[in-house]
Amino acid sequence: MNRRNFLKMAGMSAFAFTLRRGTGFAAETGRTGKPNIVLIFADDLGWKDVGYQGSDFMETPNIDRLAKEGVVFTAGYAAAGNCMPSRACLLSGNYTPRHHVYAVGSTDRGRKAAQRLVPIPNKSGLAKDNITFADALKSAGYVTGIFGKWHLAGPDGAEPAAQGFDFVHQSFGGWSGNEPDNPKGIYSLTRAAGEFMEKNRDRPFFVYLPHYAIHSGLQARASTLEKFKAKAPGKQHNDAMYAACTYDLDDGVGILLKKIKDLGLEENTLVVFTSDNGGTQQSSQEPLRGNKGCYYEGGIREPFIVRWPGVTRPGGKCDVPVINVDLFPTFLAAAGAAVPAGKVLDGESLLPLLKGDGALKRQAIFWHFPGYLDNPVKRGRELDVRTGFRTRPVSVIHKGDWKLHLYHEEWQLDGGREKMATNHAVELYNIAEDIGERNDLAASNPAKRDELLNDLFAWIKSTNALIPTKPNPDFNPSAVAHKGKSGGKKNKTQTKENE
Ligand SMILES: [Ca+2]
Repeated sequence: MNRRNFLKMAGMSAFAFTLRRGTGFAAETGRTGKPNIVLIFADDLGWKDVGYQGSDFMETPNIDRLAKEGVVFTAGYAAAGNCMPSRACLLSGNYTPRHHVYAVGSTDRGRKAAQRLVPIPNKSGLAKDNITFADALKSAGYVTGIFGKWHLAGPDGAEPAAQGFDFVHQSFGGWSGNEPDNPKGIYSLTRAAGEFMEKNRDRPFFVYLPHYAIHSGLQARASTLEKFKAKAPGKQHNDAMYAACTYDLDDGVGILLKKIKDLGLEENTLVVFTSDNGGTQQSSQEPLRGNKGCYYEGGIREPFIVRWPGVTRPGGKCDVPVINVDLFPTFLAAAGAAVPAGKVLDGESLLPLLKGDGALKRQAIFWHFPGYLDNPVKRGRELDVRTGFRTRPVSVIHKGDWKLHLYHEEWQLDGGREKMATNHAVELYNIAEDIGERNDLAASNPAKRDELLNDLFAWIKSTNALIPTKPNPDFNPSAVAHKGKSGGKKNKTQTKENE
């Protein structure tokens, strides 16, 4: 038996074992053991930007249909508030403390005089020694392809071919292409992914399709733009180009799903659709607070759909908080593949939730951003909005219904735990009752606050998360001083989209 057949057999036995206690569909549907895996990853598509989430202007009929055919995770999260760190987490299956990719470009962004701490330096890409889900699936006998945005090959990182991808098609050279019938490369990427699936239809494949859409600069087909220009604006959403770009992205999703069906692979293909971070400031995410780049819900909560015929129940909904680092172990479990030797995974396989026959073991999920990000979001933290930041150094835990933000400046410089009642270092929200993070309960529920805070510190310790502690010598207190009643309420100069 050659190596490939051996891997195939090994995978089959493990997979059959995994499913024995489940639905028992394997024999009935003639599965080959390893499902194909397709991950469609949108860029900057917010939780509120899709039809099934109730956008009053945007239309995403194909994503909505996928949501009806699969399981919707209503509390699905990106592992970071913007592109590069979210992708580093997704690919590596690790939270930011383990790979140190925290931001796009730098963690030192925004007015230096308003930064109280020296930020932890950022890595500009995912280092080659990180084992990615593509590496792991390739070892498990999959042929792997990426079609679209990589964004992890800065000086500290590596190209996708060095990170487990057999086939690399980036097609659309970055963000500036201008092909009227191929906005954001949506159609060429989708076509290339389709050809790859067709060519590899007789073997297990992994398609990673990280779209450039809908990230700025927005593009759409002329006919789509006309459609939305002619449409009555919604109360929440009314930007025709934004809606048109989203619609064309959705069209690409539809074409890819049709291709899977036409190839006769629908039954044996696990499809995941999600996005890398929250919607931009062009797209209100209300009732969620904030937008892309921040760690309130608007920056990190995402559309999150998994369809695996025979496993997921059509129309299923799951309210358990899940996060993109869960996809790595989920894919391994679906493939019946072992965790690579020495690999630490921060997420957990979602298979019990997909099958509806179990719960996750973990109690909480986490975020860690030890720097500064300029360009404030809507309804951001008052201090941040007033001083021009999307976020300051923060670590976050989401446990059950509860979410706690720990702001490191106040914790480090204003007395930490001892002064917690007055130093504003900690915010606590009941997400189940207050998804908009309007009512800070840190003072009124000290028991829950301390429980989450202790869990967060335990996680910080277990991941060796680097915490900024050094005061910034260039900090100027007048840069953060209140300047009258209206300070910070408005954000009129905010028009430029940032990474
Ligand atoms: Ca993004």
